[in-house]
Amino acid sequence: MAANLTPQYLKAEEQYRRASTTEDEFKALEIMLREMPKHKASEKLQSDLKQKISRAKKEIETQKKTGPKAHSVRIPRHGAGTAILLGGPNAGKSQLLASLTRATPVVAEYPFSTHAPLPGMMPFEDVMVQLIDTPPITSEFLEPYLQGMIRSADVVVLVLDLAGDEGPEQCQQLIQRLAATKTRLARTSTLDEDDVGLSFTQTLLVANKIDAADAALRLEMFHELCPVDFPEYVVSAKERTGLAELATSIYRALDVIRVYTKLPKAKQGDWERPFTLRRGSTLAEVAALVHKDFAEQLKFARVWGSQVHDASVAKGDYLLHDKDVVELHV
Ligand SMILES: Nc1nc2c(ncn2[C@@H]2O[C@H](COP(=O)(O)OP(=O)(O)OP(=O)(O)O)[C@@H](O)[C@H]2O)c(=O)[nH]1
Ligand SMILES: [Mg+2]
Repeated sequence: MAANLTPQYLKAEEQYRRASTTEDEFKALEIMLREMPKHKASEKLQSDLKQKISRAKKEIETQKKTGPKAHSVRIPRHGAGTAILLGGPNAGKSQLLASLTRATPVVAEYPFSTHAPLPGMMPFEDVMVQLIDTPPITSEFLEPYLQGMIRSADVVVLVLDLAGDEGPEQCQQLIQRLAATKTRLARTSTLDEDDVGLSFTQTLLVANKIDAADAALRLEMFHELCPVDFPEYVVSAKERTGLAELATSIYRALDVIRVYTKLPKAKQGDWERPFTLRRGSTLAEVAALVHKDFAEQLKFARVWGSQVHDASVAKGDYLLHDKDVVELHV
């Protein structure tokens, strides 16, 4: 079914996977239906989409009367991308947020100390990445709003507790609890081909508290219990070991590029504040970020970067590279 799908369809599909409100789902589904090639092979998918659209429409109507559902707790996106910290009780999620950002969450010896999601900004080189600390997930306990937040995050940081014997099992239970929903964890972010609505979010496994006695043994136990293929980082959030490598991997997982702008008369680009865009973005997209009218008014740009000669002339469809400097002419 992957044949003949337009870039607009794929973009809408990505938006649908990440939608955390019914309205966002509805908008993305409509584009998907519009962009779907209309032939025999896509009939089933078309009818699936139509059903989902009509369901979303009804839900929006109900929500207008009764107010939004409890699961629509939202934290506005900031920075180059968002990573959500998940884990069993006491795994060290809040300590990890405290060690990687300037946020000051409650870190406590007792479980269930975090009751509400809390964001913080992690500096990485010249950009910021949003991290969100969350209440724990167990086989019995999953805050309903967390699913929407997981779907709209760019990456999940799954925290495994290596200091307690129950750590490996608690981590396994979390993975299983989510696997019983349509919001699941995986090595890479995808939508299921046959079931639009089933979403997989790319996950990094953080084996935390490696400083504790028998930690390495518990990590082995976890591997036997739960053979997942997530990239793995062994850290101590408290003693701050392994965190630089983790921060780099969180940033890389966002799959963004940095683009610097330069004013025509300036000798240099603005190195202070890069724009961050998804890999595969074009010059027109960065122009739109600089000013909402610039995408249409753009005549050309001069580009400096690793893939082009200095001051090359480029048009709106030019594919940007990491660390390009662009001088927009409107
Ligand atoms: N030894 C050790 N202890 C840690 C580490 N990270 C966190 N802790 C301790 O583990 C306990 C729980 O840490 P939190 O960060 O509150 O855990 P949490 O995952 O946020 O817990 P909940 O919010 O209850 O789900 C605290 O006593 C922390 O000091 C670590 O790397 N090593
Ligand atoms: Mg906590």
